Amino acid sequence: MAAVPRIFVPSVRNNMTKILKFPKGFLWGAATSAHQVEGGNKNEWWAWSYKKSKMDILGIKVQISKTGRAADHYNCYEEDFNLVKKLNQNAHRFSIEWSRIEPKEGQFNFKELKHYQNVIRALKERNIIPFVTLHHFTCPIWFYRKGNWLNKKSPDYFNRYVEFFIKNIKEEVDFYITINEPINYASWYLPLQGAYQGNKWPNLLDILRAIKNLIKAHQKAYKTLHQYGPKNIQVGIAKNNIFFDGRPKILVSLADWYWNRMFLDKIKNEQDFIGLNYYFHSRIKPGFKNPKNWINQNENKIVSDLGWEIYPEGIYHVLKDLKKYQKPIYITENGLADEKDKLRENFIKDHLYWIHKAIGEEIDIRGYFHWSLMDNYEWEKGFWPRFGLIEIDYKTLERKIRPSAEVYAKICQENAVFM
Ligand code: IFM
Repeated sequence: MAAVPRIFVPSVRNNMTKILKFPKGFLWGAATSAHQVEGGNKNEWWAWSYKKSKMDILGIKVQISKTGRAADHYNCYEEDFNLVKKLNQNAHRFSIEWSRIEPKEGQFNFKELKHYQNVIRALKERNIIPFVTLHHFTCPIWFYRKGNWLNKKSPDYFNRYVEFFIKNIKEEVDFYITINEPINYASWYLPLQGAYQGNKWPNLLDILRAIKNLIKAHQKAYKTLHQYGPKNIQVGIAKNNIFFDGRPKILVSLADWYWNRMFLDKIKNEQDFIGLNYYFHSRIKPGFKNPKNWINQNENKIVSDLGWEIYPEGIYHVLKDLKKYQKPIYITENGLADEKDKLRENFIKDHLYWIHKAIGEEIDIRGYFHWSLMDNYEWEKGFWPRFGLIEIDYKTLERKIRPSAEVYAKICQENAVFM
């Protein structure tokens, strides 16, 4: 571990040991999403994986691989939650697979609903607070065929599923996330889906149309969840915000508005908390070369297995910007692909250092969910990026706790970070 430079945390740079205490009742957990871990889902991603396996999009190599049984979390959730408990986590974020609940338009599957009821119960029996995400990048095939999020009725279709779920789920859940990373989804995954079908890359207007529908979908779902959900229900969004810096300032502000603020501004009266997914720092520096590179002029002193820059200080700046919404904040995702588990321990501690600093500056942060609980299917990149606190052997399905997960377990137990 000593080989990994700790360049982001002043106290560590100065060789001072510090204990950072977190507020009482802070939630500590990890996150997953249905399609990435469950196995056996039949949604639009599953359908594409049977069409073509390789393509080149805007010079980026994309490989859609089959998910197969993935980590088989659908069947192994009890075993996995035993590990969550063993690792001292007191909260857990996971998602409901819409295509299981409504495989055909308007036809709901009570058996699958019961499955998720059991999943929620299994968490509660272990005193683990569930955070339920209703949409995490996947849709039923019928929804995709109707034009996906470009169809102006898409918010109603989504709301019908949400209404069915909240009216019929017999286990009470206090925390709901409607949609995961809507801007990332609309700006990258939806175009990718279109391109994968052999269509042309959508224009900006189409992307904005999808965003508009996602905003409406959230607003409707927010009302529905409050109308039929438990009285303590808290509804939010998981928003992946990026720390933009560089110049010219006008471009930085534009990027910040589009990526970080536009969606949150529109839903400011329809959210009880903000879920923050933090992964990226982006230094903007236009030049004569390819505009695609303008947004990533980072120093990349330390990068993950995916080549993503690790920049913990960025989470502090992003959190400071979220303060203006005056809502409680949960970090709903933060993590890295690190198969050898060389960087993860310091990654977690260094991000927590900056989160703790933000808390000290009166930002109301109430929980941290590491991405991810276990290795999983990283969308167009397939299974090779290893994000898990728990390693999965995809041949045997054996679960192995990575050393960094033990360090995180101590943090969860002590409600404190030892820097
Ligand atoms: O795996 C994804 C997740 O589905 C959404 N947030 C980012 C993660 C890492 O890329």
